[in-house]
Amino acid sequence: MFLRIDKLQVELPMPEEPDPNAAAAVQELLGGRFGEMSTLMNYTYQSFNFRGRDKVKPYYDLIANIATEELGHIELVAATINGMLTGATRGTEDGEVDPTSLPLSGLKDVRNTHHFIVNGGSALVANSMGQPWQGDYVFNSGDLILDLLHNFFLESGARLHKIRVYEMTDHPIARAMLGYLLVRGGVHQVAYAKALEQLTGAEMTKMLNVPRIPNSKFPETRQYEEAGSHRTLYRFSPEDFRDVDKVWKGVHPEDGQEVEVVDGPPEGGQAADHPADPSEYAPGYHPDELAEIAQRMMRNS
Ligand code: MN3
Repeated sequence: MFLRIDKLQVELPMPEEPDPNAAAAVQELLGGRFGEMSTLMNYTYQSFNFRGRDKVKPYYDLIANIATEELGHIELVAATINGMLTGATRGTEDGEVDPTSLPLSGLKDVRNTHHFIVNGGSALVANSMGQPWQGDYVFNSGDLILDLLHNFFLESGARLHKIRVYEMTDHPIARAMLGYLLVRGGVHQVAYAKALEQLTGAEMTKMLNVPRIPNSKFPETRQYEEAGSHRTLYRFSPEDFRDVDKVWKGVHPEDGQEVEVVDGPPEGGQAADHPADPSEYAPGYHPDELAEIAQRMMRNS
């Protein structure tokens, strides 16, 4: 089962310059084949379907634990997209929408009109071309080594796509999210490499030079590297998945520093709270009425 903490894994700035087209590009990192939906669902189903886990518990623990972190990563990328869409319509402030104007007319030429027609100005479970995320992005052969090799490949591709999106946009929310997720994805890439090295003797970091493009190329990663996040595996459970430290041990291949397991999630940042958007009727046609009903319910409870 899962517990949920109403925080983002890291603090995201929420400046109000919208960029719907850059948000469409960021969708690749959410719902693309190598996006966070894919890392989440690959590790989640691999952990659900894991047979004989007692025999190879450290590897079950690793996959199940990383899956839990990925749930927070889809949350972070969705918050990024929502932040980048906020303010794109007219009438996102508390005031009324000007009845004489077409509040969404400026949006008919954006790359993904589904953001505004279908989703009320928010993130889609889709890639940068608007194609829905698909269950067949999940690879789960039942063969542990094959699945770990796939996961290593998936993290390597995910990193490449993050770097490409980084080079498409300097939007401050996107860059903050990317700084953090480049570091965390790097941890998962190295963790799967370590697992494969233990199980097969093959030196994965020599094969693929992990990570091929170092975090030091991206200034937004610096604060997290300095805090040691690149060599930290968080244990996302009060009691369980304790054997992750059988895999996450030794040194980091890039800087030679000792890696460590931290019990519990990262400190995290404020939960995203995107403003109401009357021109999208979100959260409703008369948001003040909804607020009144909610206040009445809270008074009566
Ligand atoms: Mn991730």
